[in-house]
Amino acid sequence: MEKLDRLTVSEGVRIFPGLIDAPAQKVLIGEVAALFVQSPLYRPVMPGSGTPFRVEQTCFGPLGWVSDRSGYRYQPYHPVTGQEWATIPPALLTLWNELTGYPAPPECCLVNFYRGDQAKMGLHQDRDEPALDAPVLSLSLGDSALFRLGGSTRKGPTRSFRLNSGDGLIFGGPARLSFHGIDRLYPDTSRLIDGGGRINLTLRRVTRP
Ligand code: MD3
Ligand code: FE
Repeated sequence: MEKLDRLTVSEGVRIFPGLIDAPAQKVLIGEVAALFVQSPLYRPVMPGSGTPFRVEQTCFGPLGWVSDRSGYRYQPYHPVTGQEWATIPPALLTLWNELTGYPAPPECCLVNFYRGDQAKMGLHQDRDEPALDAPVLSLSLGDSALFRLGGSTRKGPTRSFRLNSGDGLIFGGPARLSFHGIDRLYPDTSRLIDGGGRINLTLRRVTRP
């Protein structure tokens, strides 16, 4: 995995198109799929209402982010199996070190799996991590998606970017609390994932080191 290009799209937001080349994407998706045995994908529900998410999720690492009727939180075990989450693949820890320079490792790799024409993610902030000084590193695999980025309040202008397989994104500093979401997938734009779909990996530091 080697970065080919870097671009700051706004203060604290850096896009790395083609961060992970095609051979490395294949290796990575194989590693991730193998970890789904210990940490299977499942469909979380919204706090309160219990409405199912339009993505499936799982996590790797000592702490995983979960959502259920009682709320959002990080916890050390899978909510369906009760087992500890699988370990974060070493290649992802290396990318974190190279790209973020943050002085402590990520504790959560949240996996979002988008499949079908209804899979999307509404505009939201990620603010369940006490370590808000740490950036979030996002990696896209599989079909392309339309990503929407806003500011630190829900109202106000947004910009949209297409994310392709192998692209990386870093959100830090003033952009860490930006509203963001995935509006739609572009089906059949990648052959990386059997049966189609998109996997997004986000690496997060949760606790303050
Ligand atoms: C900006 N994932 O997992 S990645 C998420 O593609 C999430 O699945 C989307 O939003 C996805 O929470 C978008 C880009 C992203 C991820 C985390 C962020 C942008 C972010 C955290 C803070 C600010
Ligand atoms: Fe998010």
